[in-house]
Amino acid sequence: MTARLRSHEAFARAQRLIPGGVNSPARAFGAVGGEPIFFQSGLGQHLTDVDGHRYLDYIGSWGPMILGHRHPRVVAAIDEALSRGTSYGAPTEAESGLAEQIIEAVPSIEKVRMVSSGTEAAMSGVRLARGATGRELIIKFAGNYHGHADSLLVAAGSSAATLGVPNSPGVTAGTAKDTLVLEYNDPAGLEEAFKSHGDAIAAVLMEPVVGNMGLVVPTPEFLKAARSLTEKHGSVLLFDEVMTGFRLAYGGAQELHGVTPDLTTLGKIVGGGLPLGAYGGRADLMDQVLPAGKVFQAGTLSGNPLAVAAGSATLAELKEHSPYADLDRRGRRLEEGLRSAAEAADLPVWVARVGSMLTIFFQPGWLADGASPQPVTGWKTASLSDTDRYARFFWGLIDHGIYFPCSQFEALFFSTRHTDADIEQTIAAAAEVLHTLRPA
Ligand code: KE4
Repeated sequence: MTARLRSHEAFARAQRLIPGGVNSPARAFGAVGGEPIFFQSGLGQHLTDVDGHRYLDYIGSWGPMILGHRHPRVVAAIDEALSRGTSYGAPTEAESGLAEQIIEAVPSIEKVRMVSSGTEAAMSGVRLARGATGRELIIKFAGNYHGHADSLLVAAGSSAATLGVPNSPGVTAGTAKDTLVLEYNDPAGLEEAFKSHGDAIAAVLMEPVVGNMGLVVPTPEFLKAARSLTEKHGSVLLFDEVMTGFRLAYGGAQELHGVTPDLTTLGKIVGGGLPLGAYGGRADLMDQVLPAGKVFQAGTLSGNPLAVAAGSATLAELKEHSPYADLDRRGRRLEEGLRSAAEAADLPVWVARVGSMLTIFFQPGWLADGASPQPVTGWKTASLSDTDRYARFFWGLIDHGIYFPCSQFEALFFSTRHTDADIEQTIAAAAEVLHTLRPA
């Protein structure tokens, strides 16, 4: 067990100052137990904690660091922007440059507005859909996360047909009632919802590949139903590509699926590790955003010069070097390695992957006793995972200097800096840890 005394002290201090000692709950290790690790630096595929331990980083700041930490091109771009200032609260040409890169990368985006986070992007996209359609209801899916806007912090009502209920104190029943929460990959349920509420539905909001319940891939039938039902009923199809944008393909998950949404939200990679989100789509919708139209949305640091520089350099690097085939090859090796290591340890696991996003879902029982891995297709199946087993796996990897997501219900991300040797090291470490999960 590696000593992390400085982390322990840093956490004690932070807890006296910051709720839970963290500025975002995902970092608190609540889902795996123990204390969060405090970090001091990152370089390439590695993070170094405050005790000087180095880790192979499979969180990548929850997605942004597809080029690894401190990529020279991104650092140079930030330095250059910094040499001229940090924030003007006025338009800059660099924002138009990044807008051109986004529009060129994602054909469904004809116009785009920059904000400072994925939450802001989703909140604004929902407001625009409601403002443009004059309707109030939105549909989201269990296990999909779109940031912490009130209307999106909603759990499924008592049955899928009923409207949402708040899933956080502070979210009012009045807000939650306008959000319908359905099961992902359930085209019939979506059809039913449109039958009951069709012409009151402003938007269907979804992760086009889910990262936030662990990785879940949509079926073609589900995607087809979402696109055709929104089309038929005049609702907006809003793809939340905050995680998948520029991650799964340069044009995001919509490029992989060949499905064209009406609006798309972006975040994470588009800011190159600095605070930047965006929402964009059909010009007839986007032109309804103030000051072109009447739908209000604003932000002091929207399109911040440093974040725009980091995002623009990141997108340029991704476009020029197109790492996606390489990331997919390494991802396939990691997926197969984890799957066979779990099998060798008699553990039923479901390994889901798209490109450089992957989740190993731990399931109860033992293969030798007849348990077999069950497909994870939505929250109903993801939520059956053996989270204790995942937590033991997580900590075992930490002791091997490998930093997987600190929750069973998060996807891992690896970067262009992760080498074949890193992947082999990860598989070997996982095999050792998985073996310790066997009953004594
Ligand atoms: P932010 O407001 O955290 O920038 O973006 C919210 C968001 C929106 N949409 C999707 C698909 C997302 O994955 C996110 C944020 N993802 C989480 C990780 N599951 C961020 C980590 C955190 O909350 O600290």
